[in-house]
Amino acid sequence: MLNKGQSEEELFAFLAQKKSEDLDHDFILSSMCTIPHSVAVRAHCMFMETNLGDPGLFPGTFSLEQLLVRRFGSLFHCETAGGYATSGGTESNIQALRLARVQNCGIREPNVIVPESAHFSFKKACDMLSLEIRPAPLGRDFRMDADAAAGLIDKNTIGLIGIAGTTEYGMVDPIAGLAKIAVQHDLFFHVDAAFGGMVIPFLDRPAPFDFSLAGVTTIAVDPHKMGMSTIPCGCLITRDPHLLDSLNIDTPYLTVKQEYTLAGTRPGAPVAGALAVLDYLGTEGMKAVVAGCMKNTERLIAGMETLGYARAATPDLNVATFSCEKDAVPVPWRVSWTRQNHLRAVCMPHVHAGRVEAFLLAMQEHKKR
Ligand code: 0PR
Repeated sequence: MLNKGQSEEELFAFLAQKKSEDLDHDFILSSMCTIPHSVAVRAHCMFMETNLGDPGLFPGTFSLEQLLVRRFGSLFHCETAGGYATSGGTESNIQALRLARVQNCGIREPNVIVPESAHFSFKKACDMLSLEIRPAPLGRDFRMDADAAAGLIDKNTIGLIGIAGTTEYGMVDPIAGLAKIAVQHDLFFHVDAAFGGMVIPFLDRPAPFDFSLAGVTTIAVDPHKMGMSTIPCGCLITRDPHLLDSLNIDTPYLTVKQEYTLAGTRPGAPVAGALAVLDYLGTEGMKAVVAGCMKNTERLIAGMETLGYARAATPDLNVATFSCEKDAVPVPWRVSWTRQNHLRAVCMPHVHAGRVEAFLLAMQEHKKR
């Protein structure tokens, strides 16, 4: 702690210096976050001091959170769905498994079945909730093998998880098949659509992944990914509008007497940002954004294959993966590497057509050396 405060000028010169050390989004192909939409930034700034952890003080902001949940309920084919805004996919996944745990509190050694492709947040959730994690293998297409998943179910299984838009390969698991299995075994079925939930509904031929399928209990969707909101904003959406009440604990001195959220103090600003983007763009605007991202993904795959880097998968969503040596990618470009060592590039909205061409050119020039 400094003894004497700094001048504003000095302070902001320091902050600007630190900001300039961050990477330029122009070269970031590894991220599932993006530059927030301008309306999200404007809305975020309006709601900076709001705290959804004490909603009675901020009834207007709270009604925006409810509206956001309503928008997702309708997008996911269940107008009466419930839910709330989380800090992102990790919290939504933890809370979904908490719900599954509470509903099956009689089971002493509970397990959950997740695809091998599941995001590492499920490891955190299972660790916190003392759940055995049972990884189900993927097929050759990088999608969860539904029959293999069914084979892992036993009397101690409390939940089944499917991924609609996998982190590494951008695949959508066979959610319809998994939903049937969930119905047959009367299982809690959580769909992690943290990434895909704001892509799949806007595709020309969307694969079913939501509440239109009987058996889907909860869905995680992240506005701070393809929803172009400010960070942090995720949502956990529940088919049963009262499901979250099973997590309620007493909060004696707040404006509300009970709370089911994981976090206490929760920012209203990114929630306003998320709703602003949805209502500004509408379905038509989101379709245009998604179509652009998918087109850029296809162009990236075609361009990389021309350079001799074969695709690892033909993705359902805007995540492209390739067989490629690590030293083939020139500085300052940032890609990521999957657990199977495939180059991974996510064509987020900031990765527009010009940046895809620039990357391909850089890869080509680097190859000549
Ligand atoms: N579920 C899925 C399918 C995800 O892809 C992710 C994050 C999560 C859950 C967890 O979401 P939160 O990180 O919001 O809690 N996927 C990205 C990943 O781990 C997150 C990310 C974003 C990583 C931007 C890096 C980055 O620069 O790759």
